[in-house]
Amino acid sequence: MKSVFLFLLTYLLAHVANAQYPFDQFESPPFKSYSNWKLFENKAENKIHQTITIPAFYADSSELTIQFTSDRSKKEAKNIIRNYKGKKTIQRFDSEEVDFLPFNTSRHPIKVADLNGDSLIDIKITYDYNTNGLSLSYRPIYLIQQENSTFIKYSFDNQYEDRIDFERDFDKDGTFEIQSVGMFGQNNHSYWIFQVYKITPSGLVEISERVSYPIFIQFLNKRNYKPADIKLTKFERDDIGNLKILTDKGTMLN
Ligand SMILES: [Ca+2]
Ligand SMILES: [Ca+2]
Repeated sequence: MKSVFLFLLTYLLAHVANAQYPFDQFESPPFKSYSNWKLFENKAENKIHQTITIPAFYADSSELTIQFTSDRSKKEAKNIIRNYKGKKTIQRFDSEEVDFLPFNTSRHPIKVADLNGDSLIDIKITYDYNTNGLSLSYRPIYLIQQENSTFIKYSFDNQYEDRIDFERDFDKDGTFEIQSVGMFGQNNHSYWIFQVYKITPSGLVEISERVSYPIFIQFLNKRNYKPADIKLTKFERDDIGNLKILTDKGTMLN
């Protein structure tokens, strides 16, 4: 009897420990993390720079340095990302919706892995809005490496309370897809909604339907991982398809 009890207890604990979302069954990218941030504040110019260097990032072993600048010298604050291959500036991005304030940028490490399966290493930056309350917003910023060592940048707003690892190989083709996470209300219930996007040569393309998404997980006062059976009206379907993705090829500087 005791052994049956122990078996049940072990089974239960293992089951609870393994509680996971449906997408956790799929492979996730072999991300390496970097968090050696350096801060430079230029008070005279009213600029704050924060840099991070990833050694041997490129195929030819050059290092990559990414510099985030919050430029408050003009009325319109500017937020700039500059990429350096070795010591050489190769690209800058001038349009991002978030201010690169140091703590909000560096709270999470930079994640590095080949996401789209072209053997060129890509980057995920997590920009934290540091909002208070139940559902935290944050902004994943993906830099997808191109043949000429520059990047295409994709960013959008995501919501979630405690997890941000949402890249998976949903269609098992060896490349990793990206998920958006949002809140969806229906019949006085709240659900997390997960949608799936593929990184293609022509941009981020939603492939939710192809992989039986979106899924809806009801928001409860305890952890919940079980998809709910939600039927969408046409209006709701159109509405959830409207993720605002910022796509930016930047300015080449070489
Ligand atoms: Ca890649
Ligand atoms: Ca895939």
